[in-house]
Amino acid sequence: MASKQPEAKYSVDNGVAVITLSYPPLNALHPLLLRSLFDQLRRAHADPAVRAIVVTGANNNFCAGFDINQFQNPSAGSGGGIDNKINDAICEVLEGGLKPTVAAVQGVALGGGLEVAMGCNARVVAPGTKLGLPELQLGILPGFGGTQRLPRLVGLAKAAEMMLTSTPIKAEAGLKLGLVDALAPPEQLLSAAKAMALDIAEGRKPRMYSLTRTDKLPPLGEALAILDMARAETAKRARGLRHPQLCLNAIQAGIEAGGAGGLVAESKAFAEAASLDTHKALVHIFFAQRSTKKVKGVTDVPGLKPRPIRCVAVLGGGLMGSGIATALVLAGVDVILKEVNQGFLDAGMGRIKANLQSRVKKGAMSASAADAALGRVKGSLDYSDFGRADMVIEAVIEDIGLKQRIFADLEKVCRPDAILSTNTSTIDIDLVGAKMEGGGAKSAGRLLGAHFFSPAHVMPLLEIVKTSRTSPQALLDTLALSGRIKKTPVVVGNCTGFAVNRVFFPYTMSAVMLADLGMDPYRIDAAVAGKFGMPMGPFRLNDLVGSDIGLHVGANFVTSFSERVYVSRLIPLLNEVKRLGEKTGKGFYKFDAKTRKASPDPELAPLLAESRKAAGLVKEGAKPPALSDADILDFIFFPVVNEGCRVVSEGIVDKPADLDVASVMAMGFPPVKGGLIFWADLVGAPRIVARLRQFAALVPQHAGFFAPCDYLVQAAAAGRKLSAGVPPASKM
Ligand code: T1G
Repeated sequence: MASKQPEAKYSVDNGVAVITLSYPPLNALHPLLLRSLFDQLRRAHADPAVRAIVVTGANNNFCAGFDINQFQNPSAGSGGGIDNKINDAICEVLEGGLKPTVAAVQGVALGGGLEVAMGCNARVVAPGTKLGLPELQLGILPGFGGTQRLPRLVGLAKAAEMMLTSTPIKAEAGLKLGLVDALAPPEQLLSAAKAMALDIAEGRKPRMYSLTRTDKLPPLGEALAILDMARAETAKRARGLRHPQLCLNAIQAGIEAGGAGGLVAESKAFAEAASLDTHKALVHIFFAQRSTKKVKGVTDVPGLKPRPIRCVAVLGGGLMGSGIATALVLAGVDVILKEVNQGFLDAGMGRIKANLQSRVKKGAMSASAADAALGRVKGSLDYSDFGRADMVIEAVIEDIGLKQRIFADLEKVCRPDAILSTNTSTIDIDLVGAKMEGGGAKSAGRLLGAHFFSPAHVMPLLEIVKTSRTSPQALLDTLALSGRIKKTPVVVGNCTGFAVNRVFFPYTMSAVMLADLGMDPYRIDAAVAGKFGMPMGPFRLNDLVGSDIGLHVGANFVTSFSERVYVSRLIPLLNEVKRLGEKTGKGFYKFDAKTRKASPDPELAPLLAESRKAAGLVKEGAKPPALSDADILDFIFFPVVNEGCRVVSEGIVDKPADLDVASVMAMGFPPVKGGLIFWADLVGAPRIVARLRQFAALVPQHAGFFAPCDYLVQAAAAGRKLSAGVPPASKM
């Protein structure tokens, strides 16, 4: 078995020292690995048998960059305790030491990994290798010279794009750009790199120094114009975030002062970025996203292995069903699409085809791959083929009676080992299975929720809903399927709305309450989307989802959580006048028939007035409360946090970080805030409790809507973090 110790291994072959970065799985640059790399470089320089050096990686990978775990290690200090002296020393020796260096790269070379490779005098890379500087996605910037070397190797505009988007390129593109000197298949990688190292040592190939090259850099004026454009674009896209600007500043410093001066500016900029909350939030999301796949009692059961899911029967070819089918066939899973009549079936098949064609148009897949994917769908008007299905995903309308009849049928027509799942967004899963044999008892182990978000082939989250009786095997199989169809899974407990929709029901209700208090809906949306950074405000979201759907789903929350809901006339009024949102051209906004662009609609005013009158939150003739944008944000998001705390304390999510991931991936909660609960901790539980009580006093008729839950109140009183989860002794 490969050693888990971070170390750089050393061997010499025919005058070339091979230094191998080794730290499974991806040879991340743990401080001990960096120290060991430095020591081995010195050893190679001291070794008279060595004329040239190759740096490579173990485990079929070069290196995924600095060890991100260090950023969460309290004893490492800010920025993971990155020691610039040793990093600069490594790159100096690699680049300018007496003996030339070549990197032999495969798998991934990201962040500090690519920076080590760029420090070498040349790079031999296996086809398909991912090369990139994705540090910005962690709220920092390249800290081992990447801001200086990448622009000098690939040109300023491309380098800025690679850093600002955190998007890696493939080796083949790297060859065209000049980042890669030669391609070699994995089995010839080392020999090709050794040969190139000797060629450089013996003068057959020129030795290149990426820090001092200027041939790829544009003249100063042009360079500054490129950077100014990147700044403006980033300010728009990254909404005032500091770390991308710090990265651009470091690049600029190097253009103006030369690579060596740029390194000094880079390390200062790095230290500032590493001290910001954005960095902590993004590192938290990085690990949280990976930890949702590890589920207690499921993925840690010895001997339990996922069974392959080769064929899935999807019931319903509507928007959801066709999106789910698309996601499945894109991953090579066979689909049986069942509808109730030929017309609906044709429409469903048409939607799948359109989804695939839009990917072809975007260049995400070839036309022949789209044809092959479509060929995996078999339409059906009955259950005759369901014996083939390893899993069923029901995606019909949200009608409990209909779903119950369907599941009773499924139990009879499917194999006894097939997983039976529903894509309901709110209905209790046990209720869905209540008409199966023994009130659902016989098939309880294989019944679960597979809740996709619309559009299902695009949105990255899958809520896997377990009941108290769902078997670990069925959950494990579904977790494995989620990986295959490239969804991040979150296993959640069974309740109205599960985790995501339940936590976000107060989002719309608070917004509607603010509108009933006299606030302009467009101002509310502007604060939520613009200032806070949600993809869209609650009223624009209503128009996307549809007022009819909103009303229907909202009714479930009104029934289940009657003591803490806000029921207004506003959305029912929109329904009555058929302002259903985008699909009818009008909702809270009006939509341009051609461009579908949303704009405020003066025709909304009488509906707002009628709803405000019915709500009676502000006495006739009295002035509505004057609330700032910051008040609006607290009013909307603190009830959401409060519901999130209930979801955590009731064990609906396994751990608070799961809710962070779910809020980011399903609702677009800004990842730079670290997800709902992480952000709530940055705000602080005491402030959230105090504000909720203020809002309850402002709208005393609806004090229940704002009543802080025990988990929140107790955390505030005890100075405990909300992200710490329920303390073991106090089950709530
Ligand atoms: N440090 C520590 N662990 C890492 C890691 C890293 N850099 N990269 C991956 N892992 C772990 C990950 O947590 C998981 O662990 C396992 O490896 C497999 O990863 C100075 C400061 C490389 C594209 O931002 O983008 O260098 O869950 O499940 O889908 O300028 O991991 O199995 O226990 O994600 O195949 C910059 C981050 C660092 C790259 C592979 N580097 N990694 O994806 O597998 S900062 C990055 C990724 C830096 C310098 C700066 C992806 C991947 P576990 P995985 P994957």
